Amino acid sequence: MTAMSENKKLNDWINEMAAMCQPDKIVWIDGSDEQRNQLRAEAVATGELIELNQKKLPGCYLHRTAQNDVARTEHLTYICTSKKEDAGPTNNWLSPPDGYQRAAEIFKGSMKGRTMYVIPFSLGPVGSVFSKIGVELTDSIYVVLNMLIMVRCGKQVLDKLGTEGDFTKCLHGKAERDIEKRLILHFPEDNTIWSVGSGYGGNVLLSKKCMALRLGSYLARQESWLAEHMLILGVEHPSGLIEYLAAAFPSACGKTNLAMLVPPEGLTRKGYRIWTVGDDIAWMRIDTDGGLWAVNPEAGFFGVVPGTNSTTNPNAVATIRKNTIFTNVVLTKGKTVWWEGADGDPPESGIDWRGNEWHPAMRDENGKPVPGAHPNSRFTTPISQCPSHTFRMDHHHGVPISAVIFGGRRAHLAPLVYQSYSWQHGVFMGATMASERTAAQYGKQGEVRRDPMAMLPFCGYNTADYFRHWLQMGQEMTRPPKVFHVNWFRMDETGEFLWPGFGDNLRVLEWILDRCRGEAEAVASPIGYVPTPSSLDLTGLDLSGAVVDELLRVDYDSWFQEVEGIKEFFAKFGDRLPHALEDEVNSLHRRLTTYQSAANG
Ligand code: OXD
Ligand code: MN
Repeated sequence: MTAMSENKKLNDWINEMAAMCQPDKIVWIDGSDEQRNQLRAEAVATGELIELNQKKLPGCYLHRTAQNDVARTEHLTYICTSKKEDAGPTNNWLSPPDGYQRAAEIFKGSMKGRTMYVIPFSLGPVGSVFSKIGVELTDSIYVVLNMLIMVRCGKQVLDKLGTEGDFTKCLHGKAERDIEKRLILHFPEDNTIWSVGSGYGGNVLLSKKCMALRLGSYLARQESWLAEHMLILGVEHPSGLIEYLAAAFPSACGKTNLAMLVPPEGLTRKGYRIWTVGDDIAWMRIDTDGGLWAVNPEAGFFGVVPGTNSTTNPNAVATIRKNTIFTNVVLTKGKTVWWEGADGDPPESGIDWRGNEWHPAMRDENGKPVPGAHPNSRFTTPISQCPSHTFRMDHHHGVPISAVIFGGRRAHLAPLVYQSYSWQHGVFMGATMASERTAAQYGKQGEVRRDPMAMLPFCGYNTADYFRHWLQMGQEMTRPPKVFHVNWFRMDETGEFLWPGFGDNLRVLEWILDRCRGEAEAVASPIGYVPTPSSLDLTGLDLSGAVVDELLRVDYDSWFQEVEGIKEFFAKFGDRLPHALEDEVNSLHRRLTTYQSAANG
């Protein structure tokens, strides 16, 4: 190996990891097009990537993961802190010595006959106050090619790191890709991540969930900032004013679609323009103006493919036409790709995500259609290709956040939108978010699970301490963003969604931003400020008054039940739960009782 860096700590660590994994050779990733092309060619030669029709999809490739390796494996994901309480009741825990030892047994000699790639990367604009440097070692070209899209990589990062700089040590090895020998381990006290036995993005692109969220959140608490599972988008008014929102939704609840939304027909007269900053992760700091400013630490989207089409997300469709890696979708005869919910008719036949012959009429033993693409199939694509991408991507200060939005997938409980009474109440709203389990995680689908701030699988320390940190951040800001909760997924009694969603969600964002400027009407309710029906601009939407009322209704009985559910959830955290959150659940209960008795006369 010829080291590309003179950073001793980096070189010593690489040597130590190489001694354990025993790769045949070590290759440094410099970020050049030349090296990328060479790696693509190598991956095509070995079958790791399939080259797609380069006339129709220039720079696009298809990858298939192993069948047992198609989603994040939360039950094999651990936070390894010296004290178990520091990982908290919502994380799996191993002691650091135990974690290192178990993973080392799998890593040992696992790279024999393979190459170890060294990927230096920066989360956030290189050299900005937000930026954190990481180095990922991996034996997977697929990981390298994805990282080259997802984060700022290569020589510029090493130059910034210099001879003395510190970095997050990220080690990934495919090993045998055996679920019995798979571990995703985080050592926040050592600024280290070890992931072994998987080839699925969320487990192996270590910059993403592992570093930007799990280790990121740990560092953020130490350094007084926030690392969040949030999209960021800007809404530009015809006057040129751009206001930015950050929104947390659990995995696969439409963050990517919202981040790239296209204004609906009925609002085009208002001349809004949307700017996409990020679709998954926000790093936010208090700036000298006392407000919260955010960057997207990533440079690419790793988005869920099924359902992506010109109606649900025209900007994504335009983004993924070139330089995109597709994972686990259908390969057509003409070497293009297809997925359930794509534009146009399905191909007559193709090869499915498992690599088998497939045609759209195929049915399983229960008579259900056999999907050609995996429900959690993905695209990896550069943000810079998105027609709505922000022009502030590399600005070192990021963008100022006017509103923080929490959202879940609640079929009955939560109204379309409501605003918190205070920052503390907003933290309570985020802490008690709940949603249904989706295809992005293993487990029973449809089940409701609490997912505080959409960080349940991503908080790198005790979630009770994380709530305390959020409360503390509110104390430190003189101009905190306003906090809201949205629910696009309310259903009628026949199970139909009441709200059209997608582009029409801008109507709700408009109300939110108007509220931030003190301009939209609302009524106080036990759960927060709810819009008056006339304060939402529903021009061009065919919704009856009864449906709008239902969308905005606060059902006291369900909320009394919710209070019980919240208390049960909070009990998990014992004494570590901040008192402020207990106060909030008691206040919610009190308000419900007061409003209900007023309503009953
Ligand atoms: C993701 C996830 O992949 O949240 O973004 O699972
Ligand atoms: Mn996510």
